[in-house]
Amino acid sequence: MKMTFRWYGSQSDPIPLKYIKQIPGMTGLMGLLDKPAGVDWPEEEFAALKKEVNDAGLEIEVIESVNVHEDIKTGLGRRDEYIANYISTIRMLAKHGVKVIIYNFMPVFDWLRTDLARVIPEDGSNSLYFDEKDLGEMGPLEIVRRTAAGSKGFSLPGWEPERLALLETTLKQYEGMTPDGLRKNFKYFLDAVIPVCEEVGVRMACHPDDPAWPIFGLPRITHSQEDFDKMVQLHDSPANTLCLCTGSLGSNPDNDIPAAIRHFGKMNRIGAMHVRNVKYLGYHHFREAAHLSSTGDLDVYEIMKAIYETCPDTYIRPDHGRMIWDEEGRPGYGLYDRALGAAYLNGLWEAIVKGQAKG
Ligand code: DNO
Repeated sequence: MKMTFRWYGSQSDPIPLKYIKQIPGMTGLMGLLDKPAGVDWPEEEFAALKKEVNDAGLEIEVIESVNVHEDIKTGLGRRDEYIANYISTIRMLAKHGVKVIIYNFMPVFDWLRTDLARVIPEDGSNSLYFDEKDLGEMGPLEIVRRTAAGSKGFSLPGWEPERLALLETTLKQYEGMTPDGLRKNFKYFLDAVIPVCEEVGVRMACHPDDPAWPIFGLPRITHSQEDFDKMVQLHDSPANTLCLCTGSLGSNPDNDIPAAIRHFGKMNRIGAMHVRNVKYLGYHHFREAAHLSSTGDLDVYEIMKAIYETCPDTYIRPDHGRMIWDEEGRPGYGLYDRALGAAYLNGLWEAIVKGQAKG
């Protein structure tokens, strides 16, 4: 298991790399360049980012959110041009030592919450929160407005302004699209990019829908073990993997997370993992909890054990943290609670490894 940390780059992330390096056991980043979907990432910019990260004593073997353009998901317009750019980005990243690219195939929205800073009554911290009842009243344009207003001026992954400017047009393009229609476009994309990944030694890792069910009537095809079984079969290759995000898949209590890890881990189809906890508050209603098992509803010990048993070499990162100790950070991506999360996950790992060694 390689412990990493999501970082947004020195222009946009208030957390210095030095602080990340000081978290015990931290090996590297899940980093990104802040580029719109469809763009061929400029090599000089990535090389500069890599140098900065390496100079801080950290690796950058996992890139998160090389976003897939909506034209690829809808099968319209300039999809072949955007796929060509995607392929060129894969080749460039591979040349600079990147091993895994995390992306998603969610129509329009990446992750979605109805409150970015809901106070947790037990301790006065706050975290990301979702209640479908609130969403019903809002509609897509209002949720976008609220999310932007609650982001404290930080750019949020998946909520890039240029993407949202086109929201109404994009929503229309999905009218009438079925899950199978979306899956067909997904296959077209995978058939184009996976052979290149095999050639250059990169694995694509698809992030689940978050929350793990359809929203606003949009087709969604990556929110259960069955969905991902179909996804890996769309183009059967060790380079076609998932980024198993415990909190996204785990937002639906019907998903058995340790079982899903064991299932895809044994198949060698887990390219990376996001590990966090969720507290269920009712039907399609949850908030994000601290990483510690007892503060939420996921068994984080079992999760780490499933990783140890079936995909022990995978990259993981602590995922969304709460805001604690009066930190004013990017929602979900502050320093303190994610650092506590990493320390806890490392502690579980050490106990599992030593426990196994003793039999
Ligand atoms: C949310 C993140 C996602 C993830 C993307 C990958 O906080 O986990 O934005 O990075 O879905 O494309």
